[in-house]
Amino acid sequence: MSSTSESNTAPRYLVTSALPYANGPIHFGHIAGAYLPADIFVRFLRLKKANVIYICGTDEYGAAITLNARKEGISPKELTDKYHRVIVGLFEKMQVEFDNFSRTTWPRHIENTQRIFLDLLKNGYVLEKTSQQQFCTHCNMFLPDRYIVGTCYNCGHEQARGDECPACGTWIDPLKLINPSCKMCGRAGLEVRETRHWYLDLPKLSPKLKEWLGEKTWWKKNVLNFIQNMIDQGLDARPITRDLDWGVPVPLEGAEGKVLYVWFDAPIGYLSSTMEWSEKRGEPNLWQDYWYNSECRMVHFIGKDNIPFHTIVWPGVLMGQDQPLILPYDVPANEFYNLEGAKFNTSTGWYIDVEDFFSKYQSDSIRYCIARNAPENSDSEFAWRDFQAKHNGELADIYGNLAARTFKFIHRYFDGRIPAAAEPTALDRETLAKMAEFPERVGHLLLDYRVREAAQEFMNLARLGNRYIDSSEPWKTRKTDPEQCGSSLRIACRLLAELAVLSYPFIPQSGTALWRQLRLDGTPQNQSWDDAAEIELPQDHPIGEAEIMFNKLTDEQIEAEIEALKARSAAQTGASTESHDAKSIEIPPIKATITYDEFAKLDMRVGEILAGENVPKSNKLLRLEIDLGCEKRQILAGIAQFYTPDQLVGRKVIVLANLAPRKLMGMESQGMLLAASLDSDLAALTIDNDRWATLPNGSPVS
Ligand code: B3M
Ligand code: ZN
Repeated sequence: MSSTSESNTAPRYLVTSALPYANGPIHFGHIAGAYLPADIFVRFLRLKKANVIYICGTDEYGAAITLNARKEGISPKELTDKYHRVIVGLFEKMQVEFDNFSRTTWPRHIENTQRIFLDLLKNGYVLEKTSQQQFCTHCNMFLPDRYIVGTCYNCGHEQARGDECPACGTWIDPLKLINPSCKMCGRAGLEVRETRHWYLDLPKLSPKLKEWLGEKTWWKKNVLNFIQNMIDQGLDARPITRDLDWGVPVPLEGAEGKVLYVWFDAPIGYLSSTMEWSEKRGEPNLWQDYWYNSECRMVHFIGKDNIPFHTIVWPGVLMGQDQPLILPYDVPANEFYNLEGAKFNTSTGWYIDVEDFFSKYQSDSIRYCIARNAPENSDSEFAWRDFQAKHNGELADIYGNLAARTFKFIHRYFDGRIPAAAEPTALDRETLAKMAEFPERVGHLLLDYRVREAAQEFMNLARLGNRYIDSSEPWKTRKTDPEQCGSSLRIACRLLAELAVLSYPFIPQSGTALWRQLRLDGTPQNQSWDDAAEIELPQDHPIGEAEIMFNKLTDEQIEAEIEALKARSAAQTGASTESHDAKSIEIPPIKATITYDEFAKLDMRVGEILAGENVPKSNKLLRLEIDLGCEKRQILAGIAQFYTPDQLVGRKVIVLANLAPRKLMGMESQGMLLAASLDSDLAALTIDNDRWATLPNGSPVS
């Protein structure tokens, strides 16, 4: 994690968020992973007086975009124009503020990408190879792996994709798929044709990459673990060109009809967008102060699915090209953010209509709700009731209430003017001392990308303010000791000024509203974070009217939102709202009845997991060694996306012991681990309660 020892100096930062595909609207899941944490970080750095620019743009190439454009009957350009606008509008609503938001179709981006490709080629990091690929004669194109479907040659599943089989997890060689067909037109009879492609020579870059990654001791553990696994498995050369007509053309003779892979050009978008920013400012070389500056820290905020590209491919590309461009300083990747127990999914109606949302709710409410529950180290989710609880119970009752009670009191009894300071009491001194600790404490958490705790901490400052007023009882001292009463309110106002600054990165509108009610000059954004506890309030300074900052959300309103979500999802998936709970998921019907004798043929046993490891080249399978009491078995279980081997070792599970052995990924699986699963979620059946713990391995289950 980032060291906090430098928190007093102000290094230069180039902060980026993953470039969203201009292929559809983005949702709160994206916001939680890549945008809100970055926006908070940037606003905080500005208050720390760091030199920081925040760079992003839409990612506009790739097969997914051409396919969607086809579906909508428009050109890829029209599609990306449309979604670029939609996405920009959403960021405005969320108050995510970039210094520049570009597009990868910007002409200079195309030049940058081609220049970098040619450098890599000249420097021997790009290889040319001829390969066989599936071609659809009807669509007249080579098919990207994901657009081929067929029968899995490993397990016989009929809906295997050209990249992997969803049933057994095998990485599929698309040329070996049985009865392949084109996913776009649905036609079978694909032709295997020869095609030429260029590959990034990752094996050649790998020693440099390993050395560089070895120094990144401050990176988040989830990121380092992920990379370590990839490197251990060995890096293969990766194709960086595609047979498509939408993308950055491969700048070589004889390469007509080929473009650079979208993941090759997308990160270069960070560089291009910075150039566009400096062009727009009329200082065309300003980007070099960041990209050519080895002291500049480039921080990429991304979701976890983008880790390999940002920590291996992109640094490799940067290392192999000719300009003195900096490498990433940190890649604080986040986990996934779901909606009410299931993934956000536009096609099943399981999403929040953002337009509708912002017509009813404040962006600060959703920013705060996401920040308090950010998917930093594990997946988390948006839930309407949690949103209501955070809005009502924290923003309104703690933050808004502190402001309202303080400002109203001053208006009523002190003519709306900041009262004079008196000799501080013990409570005053203690409160001022605590206030002085907050900038350092919240700042430390933010530098470590611990947004959840940081949000909780700034709210603790508001809690401190409320406790201070409760204990100093100005409604009593007003009569017994008016000077002391005034002094308490003055301290409360100082705390509110501090709160305005410290809360500003998270809830900028509310921070600004506090500032406005205090009638202070400027905005919270041009204050100094480190001095936030010492903001001076002149005596007799008139404050503004107390504003209502947060109206409470009613239970009825929240129930209605949940009902509307369920109803839309049911309408889009054709299911009835009664049939199951909040999820947009089909519960499969009960299968045909069997007799007891048929059931009794299944031999299920209690087994204990002795050891486990990931199966190389499979992102689904774990190889487990399981003790069945009478014997040990090797079982391959498709649960790698849900459990790490560490989480399983020592646990007691249920094994179907008399299932005929099967080969998966060249290894024998001797039985099956039982698990419950639905809609790409899964839980292994474990029996780890007190009673079961004493049951010997091998005990039959019936
Ligand atoms: N557009 C993928 C994504 O949104 C991609 C990110 C590019 S970052 C250079 O998941
Ligand atoms: Zn086709």
